[in-house]
Formats: sequence, C-alpha cells, structure tokens
Amino acid sequence: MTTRLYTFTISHFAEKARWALDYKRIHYQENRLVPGSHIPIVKRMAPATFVPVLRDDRRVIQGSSAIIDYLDARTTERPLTPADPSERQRAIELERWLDRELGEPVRRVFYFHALNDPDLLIPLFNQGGPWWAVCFVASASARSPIACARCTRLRSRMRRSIRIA
Ligand SMILES: N[C@@H](CCC(=O)N[C@@H](CS)C(=O)NCC(=O)O)C(=O)O
Repeated sequence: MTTRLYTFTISHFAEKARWALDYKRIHYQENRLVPGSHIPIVKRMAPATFVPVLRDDRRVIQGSSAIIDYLDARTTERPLTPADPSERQRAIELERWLDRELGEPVRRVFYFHALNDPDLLIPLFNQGGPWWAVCFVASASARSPIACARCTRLRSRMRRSIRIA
C-alpha cells in the first residue's frame, strides 16, 4: 500500500502530519505542491483546497487532525492520542487550542511580511518542488516585474484565506 502525503514545504500543519507519520513509523511518499498551483490538484481529491492531504489505497484524508485520527485507526501501535477518555479529551482540546492560538497567528505574521519579500519566499516555496515553481512563485510575488492579474488574485486569495487585512 503506497501512502502519499500532499504538502507544502513550509506548512506547519503539513509538518504536523509528517511528524505523525514518522512517529508511527509509517513509510510514505511526500508530494510537495506549490502554493497556488496546488488548488486543482487538491480539489480533484478532497472537498477543500488545503494541505496536508493523506492518500492511501483505502481513503483520502484532509487536515492534520483528521490524519492523526486516521493513522491511529489504521494501526494501534505507537498511539498519537491517549486511549483513556479524559486524557484523550484533554489532548484533543490542547491540539485544537494550539492550532487556533499558535498555528494560525504565527502563519499570519509570517505571511504578512513574506508575501512582500520574494527573496525570502521564493526559495522557501520552491524547496523540493518542481522546476517550474521558481517562475510560478516569482510571478506571484509583490515586486515581480511579470506580476499579472492572475498572480495578483493568488496573492489576494492567500491574504484572505489567512485573514491578513
Ligand atoms: N486545519 C487544517 C489547516 C490546514 C491549512 O491551513 N493548510 C494551509 C497551509 S498551512 C493551506 O493548505 N492553505 C491553502 C489553501 O487553503 O488552499 C489542518 O490542521 O490541516
């Protein structure tokens, strides 16, 4: 059974899913997508556009928390969430709180600056991605000479989705 994890290189929610797979010692292949061009690829598999998405022979799972639950259901070895009901509830609450209060704000602060700094963003987005990613990401960055209406829409979409005013 091939397990594939669709990610972005610098997504901490994708990192959470990578850690979960590594901790469970499940072998997987990582497919690093380029932000923006990921939309049609992810939408073909899953209801929303975000990564991480995990795909194996049985199912497609979207979102880091759902992936953690699925991996625990797939193999009970090295559990990620405690079995005891009250400890389990506490772990789930803590995870939700950290996603909301730490994960999302840190990302917002990062992109507030990074979306206007192509020299920082292009190499980060492009790590391990396809050869054409440099052009794609460069064209979407704020100071690019080849910025086009479509790329400006992409930047606006990113700002909207992570609630940068
Ligand atoms: N609650 C989700 C959040 C995932 C998320 O926000 N992913 C971002 C990258 S960090 C993403 O894919 N954004 C692009 C999009 O929504 O199309 C999870 O825990 O996986």
